[in-house]
Amino acid sequence: MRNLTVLSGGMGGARFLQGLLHGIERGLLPGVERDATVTVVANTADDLWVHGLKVCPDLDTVMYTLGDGIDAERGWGRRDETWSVKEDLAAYGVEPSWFGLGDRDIATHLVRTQMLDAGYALSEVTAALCRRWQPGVRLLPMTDDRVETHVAIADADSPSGRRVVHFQEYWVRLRAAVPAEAVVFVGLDDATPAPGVIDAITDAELVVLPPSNPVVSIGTILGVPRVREALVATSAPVVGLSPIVGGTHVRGMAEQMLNAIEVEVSAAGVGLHYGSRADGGVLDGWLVDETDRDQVDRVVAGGLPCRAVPLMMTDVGATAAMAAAAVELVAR
Ligand code: FO1
Repeated sequence: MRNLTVLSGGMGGARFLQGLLHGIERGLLPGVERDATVTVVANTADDLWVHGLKVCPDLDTVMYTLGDGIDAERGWGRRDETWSVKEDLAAYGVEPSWFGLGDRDIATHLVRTQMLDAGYALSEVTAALCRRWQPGVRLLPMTDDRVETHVAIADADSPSGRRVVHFQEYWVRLRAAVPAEAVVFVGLDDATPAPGVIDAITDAELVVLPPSNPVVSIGTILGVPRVREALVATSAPVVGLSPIVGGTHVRGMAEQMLNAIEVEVSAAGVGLHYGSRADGGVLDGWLVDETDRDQVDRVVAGGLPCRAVPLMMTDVGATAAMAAAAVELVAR
């Protein structure tokens, strides 16, 4: 195999990609050539406009992580960052003060915003930014159209008893500390797959769904019209890795998001939610963590090949082993 495609969100997807590339370069993945190419289709529904700048968290997290510019402790934004602009915006009392843009990170958003203003598509902007960062993958936004995830939360002061906030406000300002009553993907139904996205799925020899958020990262990519059909149609095996271990997410807010769409918060629940391709779903195989070994039979009974392996991405070696297990599970 020399042509892989990964559907990715932010932190979880980026960490998985680090291990996948590590494994490919060292020939650790059975049947995958050391010079195999990886195309990443990244979620853009976390994107937001802030201080007049277009911020694309998942694209940037993948680009910075694989380009070695990421702040590894935060998991987002730049290493060696300073926050002078953020401090002075706060001195002006400008909102949102809860969403921090580092000085170096702002350069990325300035380049992106001015290229968008000049009429370039997000996919062209992303390719231009990657010429500097050299992430070692082809990084594609899922769509060039504006899509935003918004979250409905309880609000006693509102006549409907609810109000809607941008996903970033739910996650960053509210820390996902209140239940998400509904998740709304503004613009998703009218979005067009970005150039190369459908081909990246239909031409792939393997498609991977890494342990990204199944609702607001993978779910949004699957929601772009024609993407799900491409996954069902591709001759490539499609394999996924559970983001839920021991009944909750490892990081982030997958639990709150799964509750909002009433999907069981378990490794089996997510795998069966994606579904086996034989039953109209998108997967040919599903990996769960060893903690969830007792759920393997239920997934298999749902028509989906399944194995329990260590799924904690503690370092690139562990993650490469996960990628190897994913390849082996669906190898023909
Ligand atoms: N996450 C935070 O918890 N606090 C922030 O102030 C923050 C700013 C930020 C700026 C740029 C960017 O690309 C990401 C940023 N994030 C921040 C992380 C962001 O919420 C996540 O990367 C994803 O959107 C969720 O997966």
